[in-house]
Amino acid sequence: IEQYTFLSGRMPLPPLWSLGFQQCRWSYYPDSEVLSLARSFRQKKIPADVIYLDIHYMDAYKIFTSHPDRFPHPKTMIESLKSMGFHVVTIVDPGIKKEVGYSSYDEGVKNNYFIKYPNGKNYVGSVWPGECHFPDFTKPATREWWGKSFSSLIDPGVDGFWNDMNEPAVWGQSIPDLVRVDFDGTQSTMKEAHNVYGMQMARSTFEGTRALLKGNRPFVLTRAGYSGIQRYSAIWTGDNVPSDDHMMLSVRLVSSMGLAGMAFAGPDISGFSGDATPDLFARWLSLGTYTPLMRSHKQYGMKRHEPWSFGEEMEASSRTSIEQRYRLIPYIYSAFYQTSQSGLPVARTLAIDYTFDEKVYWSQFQNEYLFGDNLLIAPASSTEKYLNVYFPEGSWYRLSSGQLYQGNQATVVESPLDDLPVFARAGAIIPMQGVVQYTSEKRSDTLDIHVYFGPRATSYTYYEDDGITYQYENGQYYKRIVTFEPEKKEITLHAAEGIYRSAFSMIRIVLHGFAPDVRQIVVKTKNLPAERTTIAEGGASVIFRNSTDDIIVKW
Ligand code: NBV
Repeated sequence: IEQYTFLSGRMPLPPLWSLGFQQCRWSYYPDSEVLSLARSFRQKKIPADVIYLDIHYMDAYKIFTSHPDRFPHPKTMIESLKSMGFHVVTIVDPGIKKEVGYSSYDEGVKNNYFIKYPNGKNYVGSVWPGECHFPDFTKPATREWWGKSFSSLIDPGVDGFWNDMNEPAVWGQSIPDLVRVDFDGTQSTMKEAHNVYGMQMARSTFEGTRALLKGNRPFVLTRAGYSGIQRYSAIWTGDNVPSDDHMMLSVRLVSSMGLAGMAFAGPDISGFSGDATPDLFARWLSLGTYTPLMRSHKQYGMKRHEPWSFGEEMEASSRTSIEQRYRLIPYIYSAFYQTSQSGLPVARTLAIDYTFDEKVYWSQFQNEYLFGDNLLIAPASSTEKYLNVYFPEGSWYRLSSGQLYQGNQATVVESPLDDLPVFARAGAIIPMQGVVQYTSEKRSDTLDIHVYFGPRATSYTYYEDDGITYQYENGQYYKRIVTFEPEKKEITLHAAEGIYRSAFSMIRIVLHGFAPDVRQIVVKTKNLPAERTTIAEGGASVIFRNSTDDIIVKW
């Protein structure tokens, strides 16, 4: 994977907010509805970072416009959303409505930005707005023009861009093979360009919005792509249905895409085309916690599928799943950092770490995967209250109970709807934070570093930066190797690299599964004494002030 992503490219660090919970629907409108949705999240204390606007926000489905009655004051609306900690992601499709006077159409015709029939006329296909022309994203000048057009969305405050229909999809047909494209100056046809079309649209969106956002990271989401799409965009897995089969399929699909270098992927949580049962909704959301892209979406005309749409019990369980996502943000962000460096995916099929263990290929265990370095996820369907889980080598602690399972064997575990089987690897080092309502909300003072006892030495790379700009390229990051050495009875936080100051002023080391004779923990560092040492039954934790020097925790 490292070699393949060396060739095809690795994803840059995403904006931190895009790792939070994302709420979508076709479509939330008008503006009052979007604002009341945002308020509901905050009132109900269900964390979320993103609200999407699907096609109804546009004026007659014209790209780069907004509907005059539904969204008369987009900037004011987005400012209110921002004050509540929300980011707005808007959809864009490639089809440009044929309409004289519509600037995107006029500019495209005038400057030859559209794909053409062999006779030189612009190709016409029908999509949402009716008859449309299609930008030639294989042409550098078109990409530049398209990228700049996002100023109409960025000016009022949008910072996420959802590229749909970019296979490209056209009503009732495929764009014919003979349609001409520029192909970066070499001249070709859609026969050759079909598969890269969507990727070039995402590329142009990413490059254009990155320039316009003046130092902030854009978030781009695409439906179509090609080898290397990870350089520009996250990917969702397209229109799925609300069934256990599709939920499980999405797990394997996201793992497969990870193998192909596309680490930032996820399905429409709860299934796009249809109403989910409350149980499926709850299970899928709990799986979403451990999916690189956590985004809930629903087709036009379906029931509401917000976290509170299925009664109080489900609302509580949704909150639990989403809160867990936010607790794990330091771990998830560090996993994305790793992806940006090596291409290793965030959701990893077991075939990556346990290539020569034949059981990981058995179909009954095919849905299991690792989320980041240290968590084993065993997806259960919405009806399975018990699950036969295969534990690869080593041993594994159930996250919810601390129960230890030996590896190299399958064991039946309970999998009730409110407790997805998730396990920490023996030797795991897992950084977590207190719950926040959105990723840029002031974090708790303390970073909890959970260490799960195991017989062998392990190491983990923790990474943090401002989560929003590219200042990490100038050394504004905070990176720290943490090692666990059971024989020396030591956990070491090696001196921090980078000039960014961690958001956490305190660090708590929480020990799991250590021998009950851990009676005393000593923290050694240059000049900061331990603030407090607590020993709880069956485990222990120690809290101390964060510093950038080596910190050694001995027990
Ligand atoms: O924009 C409407 C939908 C969107 O909600 C969905 O996520 C896309 O996959 N879009 C497809 C167009 C629907 C065509 C039937």
